[in-house]
Amino acid sequence: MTRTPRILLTGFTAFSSIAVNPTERLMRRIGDGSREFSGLSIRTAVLETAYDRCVQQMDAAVDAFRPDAVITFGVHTRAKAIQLERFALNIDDAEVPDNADEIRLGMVIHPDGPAAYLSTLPLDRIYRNLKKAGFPVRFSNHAGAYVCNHIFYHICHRFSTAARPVPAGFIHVPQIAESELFAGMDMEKIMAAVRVIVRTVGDVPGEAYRA
Ligand code: PCA
Repeated sequence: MTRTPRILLTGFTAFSSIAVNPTERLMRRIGDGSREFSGLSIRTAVLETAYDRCVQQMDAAVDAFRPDAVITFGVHTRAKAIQLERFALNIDDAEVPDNADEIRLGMVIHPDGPAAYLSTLPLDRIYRNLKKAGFPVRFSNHAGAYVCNHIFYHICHRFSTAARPVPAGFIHVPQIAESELFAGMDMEKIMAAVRVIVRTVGDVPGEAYRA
């Protein structure tokens, strides 16, 4: 028996020099139980751009919703395309403070975890579908070593021991074009790309969505 796939989507708040985080806007627009995605049960959360807090918020959202798939989104300042992140690295290492004023340099995230996790989202399918629909998209081998990588590593670590497979991963989007000097993407276009991504993840048949 298959049931409606539950997909958790997350974005991040503004941070550092990013006054408007498109992924927070995305989450507010999609909202909980979005009717845009018929046949899917969608829950959204906006995570604080802070190493510890975002993990607490993610765990609370996962515990409450028990999703079948988790897609986390963040903004990449210099991205010109949707960036499908392949590897989460077991390291926090950024000179930029998080929103709790914490700077982490060369700190291992989980001492008992592997050096990296590979995203379990269907990245090839997402790439193909975005390309087909005309969106700029590229693969990226890692999501940096700041808060986005931190949450990416955390969810992969959490689901690595789950009783059933829960596809999980991280995708970077560009800044909103009007707030950006040399890169960026129109908000409507980012939103449309996210629709394609969510649909693709929701369409993946198999184990994950079996009751
Ligand atoms: N981007 C940052 C953190 C929050 C966000 O949206 C990053 O790439 O780490």
